[in-house]
Amino acid sequence: MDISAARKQLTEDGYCIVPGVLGAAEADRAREHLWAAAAESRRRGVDTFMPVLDPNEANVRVFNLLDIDGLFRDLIRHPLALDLVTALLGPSFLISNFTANIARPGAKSMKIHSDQSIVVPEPWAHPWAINIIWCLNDVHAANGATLYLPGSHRYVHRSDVPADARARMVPFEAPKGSIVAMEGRMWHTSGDNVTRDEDRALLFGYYSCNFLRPQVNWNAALSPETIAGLDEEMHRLLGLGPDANTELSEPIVQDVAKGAAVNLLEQAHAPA
Ligand SMILES: O=C(O)CCC(=O)C(=O)O
Repeated sequence: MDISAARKQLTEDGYCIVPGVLGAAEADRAREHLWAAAAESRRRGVDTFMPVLDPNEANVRVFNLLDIDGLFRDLIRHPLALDLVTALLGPSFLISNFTANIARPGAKSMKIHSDQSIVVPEPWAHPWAINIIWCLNDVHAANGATLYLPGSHRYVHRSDVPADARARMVPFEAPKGSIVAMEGRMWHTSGDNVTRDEDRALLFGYYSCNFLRPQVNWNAALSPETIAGLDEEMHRLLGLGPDANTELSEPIVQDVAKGAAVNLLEQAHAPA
């Protein structure tokens, strides 16, 4: 796969699919770890059925993957994942969340949404978030592939979403071991799993610009033992420690703030 073509497709079309990022054995191993993580989540008292998200228990949700298993701490910082995130958001981003949705036979589609709309109010003029979706099985329409609305990453307002959005959605089909990178503004949903016996296991690594509050407060969600084992890069990517949004780094001023933050800084430092 030509990575520069993937980056270009991501920035233009709002998604790209990169096959073969994990070998078949690695994807199988990750899936085994995922099922163990689901059991561990329940043991910790966090249910894996979320009625607020899914119509029935055939969708198995696993949260706090980063605290549960080091395999997921490696995946979230996979060089290709970070490359695609950087291509879309620039260098100043945080890990916002890392979760799984296993759609088992009988799973039903959730509400349509864009992930950026969940963390920042409209207008959505710029891409400020991205999902890196890890396919731990072959993913296709019948086993519940994520459905997306082509071109919807250009919608700026909720009112831009057409009434027949769901009917116009198409599946992200990809072989086991692929990454699907999806812009935060893309409107999408989970598909129905209409197979008799095929699971669809996906991991969702969610990243957002560092001026947005991540979905998870990692300082609270990660155990002291997990935090103690993290290196400097992971501290930075997770926004750990007492500093939240006190530093405006060079890349933000250059890449994201587009004038507004520079003005704010100038005002803040102007003589009284
Ligand atoms: O499982 C899927 O295909 C989509 C999940 C999703 O969009 C979500 O959980 O927000």
